[in-house]
Parts: sequence; C-alpha cells; structure tokens
Amino acid sequence: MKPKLTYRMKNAILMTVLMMGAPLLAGCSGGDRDNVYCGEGTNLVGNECVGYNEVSFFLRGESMTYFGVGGVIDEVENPDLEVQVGDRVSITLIMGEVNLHDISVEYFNVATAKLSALDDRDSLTFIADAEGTFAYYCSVPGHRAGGMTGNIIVGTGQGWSESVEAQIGPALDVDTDDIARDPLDVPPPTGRSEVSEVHIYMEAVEVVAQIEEGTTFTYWTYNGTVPGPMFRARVGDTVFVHFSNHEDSTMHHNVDFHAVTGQGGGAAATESAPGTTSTFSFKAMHPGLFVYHCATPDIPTHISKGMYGMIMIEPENPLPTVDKEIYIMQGDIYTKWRPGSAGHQEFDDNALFDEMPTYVVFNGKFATFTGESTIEAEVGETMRIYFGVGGPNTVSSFHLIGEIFDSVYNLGDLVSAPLQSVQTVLVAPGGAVVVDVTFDVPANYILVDHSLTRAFHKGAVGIISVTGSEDPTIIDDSEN
Ligand SMILES: [Cu+2]
Repeated sequence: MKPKLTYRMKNAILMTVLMMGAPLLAGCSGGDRDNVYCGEGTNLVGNECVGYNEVSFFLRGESMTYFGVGGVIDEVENPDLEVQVGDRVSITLIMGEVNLHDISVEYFNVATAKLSALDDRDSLTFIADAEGTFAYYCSVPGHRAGGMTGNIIVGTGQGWSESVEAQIGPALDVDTDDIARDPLDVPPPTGRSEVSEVHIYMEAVEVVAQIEEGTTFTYWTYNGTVPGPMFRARVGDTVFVHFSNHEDSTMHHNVDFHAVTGQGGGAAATESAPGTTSTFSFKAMHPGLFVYHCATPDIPTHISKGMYGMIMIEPENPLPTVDKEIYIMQGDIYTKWRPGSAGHQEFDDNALFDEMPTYVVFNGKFATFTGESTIEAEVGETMRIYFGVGGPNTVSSFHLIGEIFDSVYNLGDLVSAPLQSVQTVLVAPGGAVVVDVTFDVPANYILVDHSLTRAFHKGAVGIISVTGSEDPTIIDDSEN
C-alpha cells in the first residue's frame, strides 16, 4: 500500500506546481461542451478545461502477469496505475518473453498492438477524462483469466466506471462446415491379443466454425474437429505420438494424455510452437477409456475452445462386441453473449473465471445431434457409447431419455464387471464412461446432461432416432 500513497502524493504535488504555474482555465469558453476550446496544456473534463500531466507507465508482459518497470511500480505485479482526472496517460508494453500479449483498456477504447517477440514494445495513449477504476488487461484469449489484468485508478477511483454493453460483431467466414466430429468415427477394435507399436498423428489447428446456425466461434482443435480423433490401442502397446502445431496457429499447443504414466502425460514433450512438430512414445500400462487434452497455459481456455479427445486402451479381455459404437464428448464454452445471438461469439475470460458457461455442448456445437445430424439406429440394435467430458469445468449427469443403460463401465474402467441397469451416470471433467444400450422400441431417445438447463438452454442435447417395429408389451402409446 505504501508505494500507492507515495505516488499519489508526488502526483498531487506535481499537479499543484502545474496549477500555480499556468492559467489553466484560459481558453475555456464556458459551460457549453460543444463550443469549448481548451488551450494548450489542458483537456476538457466534463465542461471544464483542466490542466493535465503527461503520465507514462511501463509494463513488462511475462508469465501471465504484468510487472511494473521503473518508478514506484517497479517489479510490482499487475500494479494499480494511479492518475488524476484529465491526465494524458501513456502505457507501454514491453515483451518479457516469446508469447502473444497486448494491453487493452476497454473503457477508453485503446489497445497496444499484439506483440510476440522478446523486447518488442508498443504504447497506448488516452486522456483520463472520467473518474473511476478501469481495468487494463491482455485481450489474447485466456490471458485475462490467466492473470494479466490490473486497474487504472483515475482520481479517487470512485465514481462512474460502468462500461458500455458491447454488441456482438458479424459472423465470420468459416474454415470448416462442421466443427463436430462424426460420432460414428470410431476406430475398430484392435482385434489383437499381442502387444504392438501404435502410431497416432495429431495436429493442433485453430478454426472458425459455427457453434450454432448464424453464430460463429473461434475453436482450437486437434485435427480440425471437436473432440479430436478417438484413438485405440491395447494394454502393453507402445504408442508413438506424432504431434504438430499448424503454422497458422496463434498459440503454442501440446497434449496431455491421461493414459500416460510420466511427466505431464506428455505435455512437456509435445509443447510446440506454430509450425513445429514433436514426438514421444509411451507404454500403455493401464487399460481404460482415457481423456487427452491441451495443457498449454491458459489451460482451461485451451480446453474450453475444443482441445480434447479420448484414447481407448483395450484390456486383455476385450469387451463384448456390439452393433454400433459412437463417440461423444461434452465441453463447456464461455462466450460474451448467450446462445441464440447471431454474429461472432467472443471468448469471455470473466465467465471462465466464474465458471459460468454460456454453452454446454456435445462434440462442440449447440444441440449437435439434432436435425440432419440426428444419430440413427434400429430396433434390436446394441449401441456402445464412448462418452467423456473435456470440460474444462462442468460435471456431466449423462442420461438417455427413454432408455436405461444395460451396462455401465463406470469411470472408464474396462476391467471390473460393469454396473447394470443404470439411469444416469456422473462423468467428471477429465473423465469418461462406456455405456451399452439396446433399443427395444422405436423412439427419439434424447441424450442430455441431466442438469437440464445445460440441455435445453445451453446445448447439451442430442437425439438417437430409432426406427423399427413397435412392441406394445413394452410401451403402448397407441391411444394417443
Ligand atoms: Cu492448446
């Protein structure tokens, strides 16, 4: 607290000197704001011409933090920047690392350029013409939530600091017609009883796609879809991961496999700058259905924007065969506007911090498996659903309206005997489950997160449309 007082006092003394030395209200022609001309060295604040100081701050961007450079804020993390009403304020960003950062002050509608190279610098300037407390922050997705934010305190810091409600911008051109991975895109069982080497190929790609009709969102993905591909290996196999980060990416990316025993699940070994490739291998020590996800800071942001998928490590005794296998993952997305807002949705760091998702989705999109994307099946068919939660934050109460799961390989455990006859199964973020269901009568069965606000308002809903012969001994609704 001490530096603040010191700085404020110094500033007050400077102001006093300036006030005594210059006829500050000269050139001010009265109360009508439109006709006011303020003389040199003064700025219009309200209806008055007020003498100002030139106030400069330097901030070094490093490790998801702004560090003050010089003066009373030297080496202070995310320092309060204290100025007087009317001051002409300049803030210079100095890059302390290779990353992507800027400084934005939304209230005064100014920002520095986005910088990436070590020691790069750029400045913003504005006139502090309103008393209050105003945030400065890094506008790169995830960086505000990751800690790159502080306050500009103008005058007492009290007063009107309400920011204007921003309007959604127009929808962007899409890079892909469908961000959702086809739920039927499941690799076949290995069919092996011997161990082997398995090679898997992953590419981090950042794409614009529709999150719902008329609304676009910038996703970060593995191989261009949400979730990334499902992979399959067998316990004891050695898996070689070939990971590349597309040259057009704005961010570093990597992958952390929950199936890996060892440092970060492979995150450090795969950390890749745009346009680079890395490889590592691991031994599949445990059978199970495992989530993988990006673990580059800000990790929750990378996951929320779509960087997750699953790998199945088959047990020595394979699961019984079924007619159809499908692959679904739930994720929570944090945007500035609610679902149904036409335009380009922006990521909202504050909503992420508060864990208040605007969208909760299956395979990346609002109400994905409806309309033309409805999943189809026939009466008598057995279906196995590989279901995981990428999150980053929401637990799923996974439920299929109109059916009961015959078998549940709870927690993705493929060794223990499955649970039988289950209505709803809890799946943690970074967790998975395998459920088997047999369709006995035709219906539109509805997949939901049974935290139903998420299903019916935020998008965690899909349909399995089952056709075939009625069976009135099971359900007789012919009277309706
Ligand atoms: Cu990433």
